[in-house]
Amino acid sequence: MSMYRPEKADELIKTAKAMVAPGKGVLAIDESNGTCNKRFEANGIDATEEKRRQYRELLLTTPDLEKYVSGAILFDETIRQSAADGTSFIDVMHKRGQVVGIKVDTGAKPLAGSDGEKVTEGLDGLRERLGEYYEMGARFAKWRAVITIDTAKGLPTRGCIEANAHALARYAALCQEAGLVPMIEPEVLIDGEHDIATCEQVTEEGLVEVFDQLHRQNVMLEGVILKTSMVISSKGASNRAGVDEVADRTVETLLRTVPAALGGVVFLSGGQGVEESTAHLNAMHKRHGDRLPWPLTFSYARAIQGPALEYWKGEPGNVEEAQKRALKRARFNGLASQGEYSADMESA
Ligand code: 5MM
Repeated sequence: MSMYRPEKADELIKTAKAMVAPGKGVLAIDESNGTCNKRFEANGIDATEEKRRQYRELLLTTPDLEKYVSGAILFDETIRQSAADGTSFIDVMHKRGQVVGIKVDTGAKPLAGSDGEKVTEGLDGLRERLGEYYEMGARFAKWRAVITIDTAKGLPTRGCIEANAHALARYAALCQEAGLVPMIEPEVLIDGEHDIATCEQVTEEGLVEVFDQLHRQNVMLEGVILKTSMVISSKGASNRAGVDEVADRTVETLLRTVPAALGGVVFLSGGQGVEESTAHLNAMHKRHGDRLPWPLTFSYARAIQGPALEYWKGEPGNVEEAQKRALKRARFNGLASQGEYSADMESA
């Protein structure tokens, strides 16, 4: 069956459209406690639940953020927390007209039988968890799969690509049954020494498999958001490709692999530089804006939060300036999602 419509099809399509509304993108603040604590420790901030709450409050209450940020992906701990004045974070977001998202995978675990690859877990009991999140007010859910490139070891393997794509499709179908838009995130990691052509080849193979599996599991593409990595040189590559080449190869790869019916495409920043992430998105729109069949925008974590986290340092007196820094990245990425950003704005 290829034209399946879930019961909540209209609601799913409406949610997906709101997530990728013109000039806006989605903020990722769904770090699991382990990842969040690691980032706190690097900035001399105590790794406590209260500090994590304060930090998420700082970001979610940033004045004017809703002009550029349509919604945010939360972690299970965060979706149950509240601002200091007692307003739940869910209400904080709803009052600003933002869509509440939740990370529902339970992490990438070693793939048995593979030399260093991972498969994302979290399908057991997922239907019940999705039901609870929907009742709480969440309207989209994210699942991240990671694909490692290691040419010397022959990675990625077909087994890894297929296992992750299958899990993504199973989770996506469950999300749509529950009325939550799946934000499917197959991330090709930037780590290693491979060149951009290798990244392009792996990204293409991965996306073809993901959309094949989505089709087999009767997932309605109009109610799906793809969160993908860009086609980019690895961190350790000797001749890293420039902004225009990243933009061109990324758009060409997406056009070859992503059906036009999809609700939207958003990018993760994946360890790229903060300004680089904005420049890449902007170049895609400047150079190819008229060829894109789906909205194309951002869903960055580090590339929006980075400057704010570094400034905050866990100090109440730094909150206002840290919020200004988060807003600046959100605004610039909002402009980039329409091809209206320019590097001169950074120093203005
Ligand atoms: C926020 O980080 C998310 C993963 O967290 P865990 O590894 O702790 O589960 C991640 O999925 C994030 O949403 C995306 O990778 C985007 O973040 P970046 O920093 O790549 O833009």
